[in-house]
Amino acid sequence: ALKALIFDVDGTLAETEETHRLALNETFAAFGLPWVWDQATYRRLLNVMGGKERIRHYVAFDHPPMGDAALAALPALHAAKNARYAALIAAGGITLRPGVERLIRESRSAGLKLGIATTTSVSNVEALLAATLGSEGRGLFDCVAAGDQVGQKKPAPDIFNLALRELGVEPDEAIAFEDTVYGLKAATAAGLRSVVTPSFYTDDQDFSGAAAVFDTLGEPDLPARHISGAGAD
Ligand code: XBP
Repeated sequence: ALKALIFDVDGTLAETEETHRLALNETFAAFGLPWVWDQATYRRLLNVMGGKERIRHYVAFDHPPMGDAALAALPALHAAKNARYAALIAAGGITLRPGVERLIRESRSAGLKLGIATTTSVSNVEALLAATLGSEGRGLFDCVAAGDQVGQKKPAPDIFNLALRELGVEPDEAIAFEDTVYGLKAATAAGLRSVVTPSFYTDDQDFSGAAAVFDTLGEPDLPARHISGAGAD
């Protein structure tokens, strides 16, 4: 029987990658690095999962100026980026994708366990849950498996295995919600079925192997004219 839902975060709960990108570019500038990741660059770099891993890959393959200095400062650089990201998220403007909040609340009411399995850091997850679901947001989830809690990031199954252990459920008792081919691979390797909702940066990826692919998990918010507008359309 179905006992748990396990959610990816970036791109699945909310479209957060542009906020990560903005936080990164602001942090590069603050650290004196003459780097700017535009959307095309970021799309390419999203093929490497994990922020620190992505920066290491960029230095190794793009050979940008001041690469060695950036690597020497990598822990501080990434921590500063996450602080900036959390501040941007707390300032508002990011909402959960359509259907996400309803699915979370209704499945919890129905007695399902809820977990998170993400390559991003715990602090980023907590910032997003607080900004979108309020102070009770973190408490809606029975586990948050995140970032460096495992040795290998997605597409390795490690983070999903950790979430399954913490939830105390078997792979065939849970469903994963993902937006990337790497997350889908990770979930599949952990023995999970996956529902995929492609996101801004991933809608050109190959999701064969998913149990289902949907544009969203629910109805987009109705435009105001449909709510207020007698006679509109
Ligand atoms: C997607 C990622 C993350 C974020 C940035 O995570 O690859 O690295 O882009 O986060 P998810 P960090 O598994 O939730 O889709 O800089 O904190 O790594």
